[in-house]
Amino acid sequence: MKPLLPSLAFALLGFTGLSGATPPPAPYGAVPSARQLAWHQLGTYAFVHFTVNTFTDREWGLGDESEKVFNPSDFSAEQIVATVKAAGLAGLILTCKHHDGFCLWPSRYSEHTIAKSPYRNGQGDLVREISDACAKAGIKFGIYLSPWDRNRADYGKPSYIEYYRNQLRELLTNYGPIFEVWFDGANGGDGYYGGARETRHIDNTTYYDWPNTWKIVRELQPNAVLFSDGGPDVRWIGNEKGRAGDPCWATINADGFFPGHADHLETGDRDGASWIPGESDISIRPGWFYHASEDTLVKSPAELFSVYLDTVGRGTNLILNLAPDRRGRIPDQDVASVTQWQRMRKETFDKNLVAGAKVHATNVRGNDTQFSAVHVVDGDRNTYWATDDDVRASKLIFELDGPRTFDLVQLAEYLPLGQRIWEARLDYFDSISEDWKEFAAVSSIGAQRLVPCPIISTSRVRLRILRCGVAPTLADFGLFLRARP
Ligand code: FUL
Repeated sequence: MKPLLPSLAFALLGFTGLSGATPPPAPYGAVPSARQLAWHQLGTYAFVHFTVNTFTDREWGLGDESEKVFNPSDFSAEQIVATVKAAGLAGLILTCKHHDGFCLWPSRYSEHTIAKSPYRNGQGDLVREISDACAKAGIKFGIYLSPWDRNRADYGKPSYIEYYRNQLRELLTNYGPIFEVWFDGANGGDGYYGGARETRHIDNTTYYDWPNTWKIVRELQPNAVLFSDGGPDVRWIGNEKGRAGDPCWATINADGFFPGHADHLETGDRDGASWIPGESDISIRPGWFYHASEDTLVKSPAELFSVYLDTVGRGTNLILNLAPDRRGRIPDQDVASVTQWQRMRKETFDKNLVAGAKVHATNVRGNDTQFSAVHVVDGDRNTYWATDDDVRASKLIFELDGPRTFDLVQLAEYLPLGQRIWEARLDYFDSISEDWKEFAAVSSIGAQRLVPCPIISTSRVRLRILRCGVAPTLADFGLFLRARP
């Protein structure tokens, strides 16, 4: 996907007077911020879950683990990041501290860190190694810092919040640009808590005082998006299955949402008051951490492709978890699966079957070439088709460059102007009956909609936009034939 900022070509077109006389449509409802627009372009990135759990065979550490158990035998940040790259993932978010409280970096605020482990004789810093490898490979780096800490004696007291914020500052200051900060809402209550071994309930509406913690991120990493169940920049999609809702709106009424509590995240709200798009999380294995017992349960490239369609194909981003093993490397079978998945995506999306098509629109805003239908097939999401303000229901007809066979349709709205389309239908022209046949109905579109359909051969396709909140925009239209695994 190309950047969403106004392109030079777009500007020149307006400047030379070929077009540009017509003002663009006004934005509709809640619209994305600049940092959210940049985030939308990422599409997919990796989660990496690695800590003492990898060595104790747990998913949630108790907090009483000795630092000595953390001892990867052959750690390679390069191998992990090379896998992320081979999988076509744009970034990596590392569990710098999971619920057990063990820190993968030598935090000056804690004794429970990698500095006390045998790894590199206590001289190691995994956050440094991973963030450096990411920077070298052109992969964006993000952090996960669990608010729930089952190790800390003062968890539940005000001093813990100071501790948490100090750690956040360390991570946001010392490891280069951070693209996303992941605030996990999970809290199971019980823990080691410095030896107390008890259950501690916090009031998660007040205890963490999130607005003041988020300010630290804004101040130190203004481009980073803040993820939690309820935003404020990116919302959890409400399940860990890699399935966004249908429809899935980037907008939602999020009043009263916070990490640990939120509602109807899978769908969001049409015309919701805030732009808080979804992030869909899933692990390539059943667990988030590596367990040898799950070596045969790695998701196949075809399963990952289906997850891609149900997440990125519904306007959310996808965060796919990879779990380094006890060596500190992504296991071979996981590498093979993600590499093959990326090959399938490349084979599918490298060949857009609308190439060379002529596009007719029932209405073009101001009859201005700046908004003509050709912009939906120019491969540039900075340019878009738009209609006059009083025209909502409208059609685009694609005369393909000869008969084409496809089973996947791609649609994308022009995000800076908001999510405007509510309902559309797709038809193909059947040359035998000499008639249009409807083959798909679509509700939300947003950043991207991928619509799987039966295999269709035709030389004409029609998009009917039936209902919108306001005159529609469309930045992209594509037809693809899905690669087989
Ligand atoms: C959850 C955590 O409890 C899991 O361990 C994992 O980190 C997942 C991504 O988020 O809330």
